[in-house]
Amino acid sequence: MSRVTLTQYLVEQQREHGHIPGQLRLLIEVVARTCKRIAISVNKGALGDVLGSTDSQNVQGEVQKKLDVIANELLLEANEWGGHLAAMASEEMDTIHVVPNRYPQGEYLLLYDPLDGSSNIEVNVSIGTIFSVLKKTGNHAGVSEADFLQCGRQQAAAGYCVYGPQTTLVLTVGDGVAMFTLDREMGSWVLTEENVRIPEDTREFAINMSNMRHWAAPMRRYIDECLAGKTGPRGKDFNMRWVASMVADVHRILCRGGIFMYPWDQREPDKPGKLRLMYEANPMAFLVEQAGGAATNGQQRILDIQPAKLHERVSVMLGSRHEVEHVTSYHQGS
Ligand code: AHM
Ligand code: MG
Repeated sequence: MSRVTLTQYLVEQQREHGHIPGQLRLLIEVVARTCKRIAISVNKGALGDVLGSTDSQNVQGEVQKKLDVIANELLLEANEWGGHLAAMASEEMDTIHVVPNRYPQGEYLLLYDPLDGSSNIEVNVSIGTIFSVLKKTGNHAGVSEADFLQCGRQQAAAGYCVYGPQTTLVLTVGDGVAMFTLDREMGSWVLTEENVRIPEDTREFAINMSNMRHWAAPMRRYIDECLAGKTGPRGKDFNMRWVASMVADVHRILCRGGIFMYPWDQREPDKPGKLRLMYEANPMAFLVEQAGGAATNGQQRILDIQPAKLHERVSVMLGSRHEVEHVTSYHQGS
């Protein structure tokens, strides 16, 4: 069997379509290599002293797990020196990290959630790393937070790595979605799925049902109708899954379809949702759209949202196209 590695895939994409400049290729390879290092720490678990919490909180007031901090540091260090980046932003850092003067500045901006699904670390359930790549626009010197505030549709690349029974890297550079599986003996990412497509219809939803009493009426209506099954208005039975790691839930949707939702709820009415636009919703929405699915916040396409701040939150509904359109239609005009 001929095996295509990540490097070969990127080189061939560049040759055929010319949309992966050298700096972007280096960036993707560095992130992918760092995910291998994060995977090693994740796998060590209790033996590597990587479980448990730190004494610190992140900018959103969440207690940081040791692995949140380790993964964040690994990504920072690995991406500083290559000359492909101008700056980075992370769910775990208050402000942007500008590439220090001692290194050449590149033209890309990297955003990431270093360890998604932190609540699952100790219980040995799939977790992951999510990343999004933007290009610095304009010719101004230096870089500031304003450079990051671009709509998701401007992403040059996005992807995630899921640390599960297999370690899988899922990537888009705006020309479909490809999946790579880590070959641990060889230490390389091997292409295992190309042109990933999400079925347009589904009978499987993912949502944290324990929040149901806090949701807005359109969300409750949608789930009530799914639960009513064959004899209800939808005329079919639905199955439910909720891993509580967005990477794992989105990965399942890319593999077999489904809809994932983390809606606004009235516990914190001023927050549009729990998930972060720039580190979670945008990269996942880009991947899902590239695989033929849809992603909205209930009112509009996620990739069209103009961010006002780096750590902005958003309501998320993504996955199989027809199902996302269905739930979105309940929200629109409500
Ligand atoms: P994290 O980035 O701090 O891990 O939080 C995001 C996670 C998502 O991966 C997941 O979908 C969601 O939070 C689960 O939330 P809940 O525990 O409310 O079900
Ligand atoms: Mg997260």
